[in-house]
Amino acid sequence: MRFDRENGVVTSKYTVIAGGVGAARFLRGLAAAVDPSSITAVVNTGDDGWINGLWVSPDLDTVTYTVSGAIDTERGWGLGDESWRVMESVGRYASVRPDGSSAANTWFNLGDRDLATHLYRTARLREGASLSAITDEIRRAWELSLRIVPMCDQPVATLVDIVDTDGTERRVSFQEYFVQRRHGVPVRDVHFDGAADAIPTFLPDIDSADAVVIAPSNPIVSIGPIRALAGVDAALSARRNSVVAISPIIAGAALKGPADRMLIELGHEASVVGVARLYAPICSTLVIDQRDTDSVARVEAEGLRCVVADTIMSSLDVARALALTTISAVA
Ligand code: FO1
Repeated sequence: MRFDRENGVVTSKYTVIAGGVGAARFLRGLAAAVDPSSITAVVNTGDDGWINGLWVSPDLDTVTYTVSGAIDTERGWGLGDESWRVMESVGRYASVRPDGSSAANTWFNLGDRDLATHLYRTARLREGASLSAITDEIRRAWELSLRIVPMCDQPVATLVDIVDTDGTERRVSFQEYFVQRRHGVPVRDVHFDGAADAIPTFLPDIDSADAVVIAPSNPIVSIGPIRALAGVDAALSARRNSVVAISPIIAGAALKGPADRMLIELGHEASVVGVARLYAPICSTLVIDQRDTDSVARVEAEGLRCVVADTIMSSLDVARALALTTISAVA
């Protein structure tokens, strides 16, 4: 808590380590529970990459669109009220594209309205602007008052070693795994290319926060890239007692996406206990869903306090209640 002398108010600061859909829904709940200007969302950029000549930052956009209420709630990504005329037109060129060309990408869907964001980000990157500066411009354009920061301004690419559909082992980009192959192939390993040279933008936001929240995102490919940056785990474990995580695994499964299969394929347990083991060095409290009440003792045996809540954010009210439960767990 920060006591502001001149106008005598107590202000809190919350730093949220975030990936995509689940984190975005949590942030929307938190922004409805506290003053949004007290929130800093630190967002994974390992999913970012060039698509049809544009730099796409999926998790940054999912957070921005969800907190501003513009997200397509069905898909969980992209904008609602969307049309796909450009994608239809791109399809024409796929038939003449030379082998090996990545032009005329027709498997990663960029809606007509969503394209405006990628056009803006790409134009600003070409002018030499940092991803952090551009992200803040986009946040302001959507009239949001929480801070949204990319985990770093240097490119870090999440690469996935898979056993491909033809049986061969192949290293692909995150989107080639997640979207092009619909995460339907087994994962052998994950790498965060560029993480060693990247500079985390947000270590001061970890040190100065009253509470740090690890949002309900994929521990391997959404939270993992952020933890892979220099000094992040050390900064989190230094204040472990006021770091709280929400399990993205409920009753052994992920609500959306491959987190449960990935945990198993990479040798972890796909359960709240498996999540607790991954987070034990950096986090003292794990919020689990009421369906996992019978796992409380096993989570606490890993050295974390356990809080049980409704973690299925089916409405803004549930997300808001979860946010309040989460931050009060380490207040
Ligand atoms: N996910 C899909 O499953 N299919 C898509 O075509 C797709 C397009 C897309 C476009 C913009 C964007 O911001 C996200 C998009 N996503 C799509 C989701 C994206 O792959 C994931 O949100 C993250 O990379 C993982 O959280």
